[in-house]
Amino acid sequence: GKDVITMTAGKQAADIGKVPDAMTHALRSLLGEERFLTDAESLAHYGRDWTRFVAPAPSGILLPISISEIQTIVSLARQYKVKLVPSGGRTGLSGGAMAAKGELVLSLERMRKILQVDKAGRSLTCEGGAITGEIHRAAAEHGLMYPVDFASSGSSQIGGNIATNAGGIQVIRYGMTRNWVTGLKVVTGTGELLELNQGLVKNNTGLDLRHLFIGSEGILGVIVEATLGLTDPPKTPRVMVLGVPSMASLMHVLTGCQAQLSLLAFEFFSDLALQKVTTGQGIQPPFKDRYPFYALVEFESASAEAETQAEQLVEGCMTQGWVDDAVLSQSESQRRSLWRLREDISETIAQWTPYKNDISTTVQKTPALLSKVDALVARHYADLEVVWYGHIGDGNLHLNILKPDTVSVEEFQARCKSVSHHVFRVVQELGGSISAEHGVGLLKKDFLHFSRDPAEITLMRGIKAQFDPDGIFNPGNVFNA
Ligand code: S2G
Ligand code: ZN
Repeated sequence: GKDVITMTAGKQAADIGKVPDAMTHALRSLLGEERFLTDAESLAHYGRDWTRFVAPAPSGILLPISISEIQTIVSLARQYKVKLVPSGGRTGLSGGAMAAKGELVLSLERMRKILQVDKAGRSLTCEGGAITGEIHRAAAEHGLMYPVDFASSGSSQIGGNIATNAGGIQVIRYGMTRNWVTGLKVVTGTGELLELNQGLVKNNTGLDLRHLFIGSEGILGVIVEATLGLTDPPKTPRVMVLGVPSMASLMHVLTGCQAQLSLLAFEFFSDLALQKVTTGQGIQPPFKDRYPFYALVEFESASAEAETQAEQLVEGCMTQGWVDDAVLSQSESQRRSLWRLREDISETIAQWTPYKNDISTTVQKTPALLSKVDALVARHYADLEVVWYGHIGDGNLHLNILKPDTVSVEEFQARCKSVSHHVFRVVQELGGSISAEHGVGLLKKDFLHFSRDPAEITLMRGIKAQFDPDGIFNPGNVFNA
């Protein structure tokens, strides 16, 4: 909101001085005026991601166009003890690409080329700044698909998707980003360029360092190139939206769908989510009546009997009282418009500065997670608007608390953070994750211990020290080094 931006404007003036003159001169001669930005608008624009609870305060924005420029930037940062925040599409939700303490932003915006598509090898190689949506299009031009997709793929970059191991709406069928990275080129905190796994399908020659970089959130170095696996697009995907009477019924429907359908997605959202999206986006609700929850089920229906099977499944669920109403897409355009009911939630509710819990447990324990957290919501958030949605087929729930206009961002965040302790204790009891897909970043660092034990965090610190011995990359992200 307004208060956050004015605070940064003041703070920025102080921070630009953080970069020693000698380094400023070296950066200007390396990048030129147009690729080393320090104007207030650029600092505010590139210095943040989608997070609204931390103010950006970078010292400058760097826009390299080659790996060697990035290596020079890293060695300058080491020499002058200046910190770097790698930055991609800036769609992150946990402050992972937030430059809050005078760091230099290392933006991959100018390194976005698709370098090659290998049809026989079913793989695509691109620069770290390639837009996820461009990758989808390049794969489709060759009759293939890059199968990781989510609401922000129109502006997110593959480097950020890999650094946060992005999930999204097709994980139940295709898994997370981690499953599709076959090669990575990275520049570490020592300025070295490492080529990890080189796109090989098979390579058992010691520790697979590629997997340390996937999900590293910019604390080990910067991803400058990626090789991704591609797969066949699904055969005639169809979407059903189901009105269901309770959270518990969602899991019964999921079990039935897993058994009977070739599932591509199993998402859910609450009636408040539906109201916000239909009114906010001016799109038709799927039913004339309203239900407490809705399931969005996408499946392959390559044959007539697949469609009959889906209809029989729904009828069976209705007999059991697990489903009250259902609509099945009859065309590709209707399939897409039904998806909007789920995919437009995040963007629609952003106007209420939502406090987000992105939690998960095993699918088997998901009913317990749902009911325990919903009881906490009833106790602690009875006076606030709460939107439930997410990838319930993966055991991943998004709980968004909407900020009332009458409450300041700081006050609202403090209240929600105190409730988070109760939520994360339930997550911990159920062996779940306090951040299923959005990463830890700056926002969830204080809660990391609910999901990772001290021995693991000590090992993570040791690995960070190996890759980034001077601690120049993304200081304070994920844990205090
Ligand atoms: C989703 C997108 C980000 C958000 O829609 O599945 O992961 O706002 C989210 O939670
Ligand atoms: Zn999600």
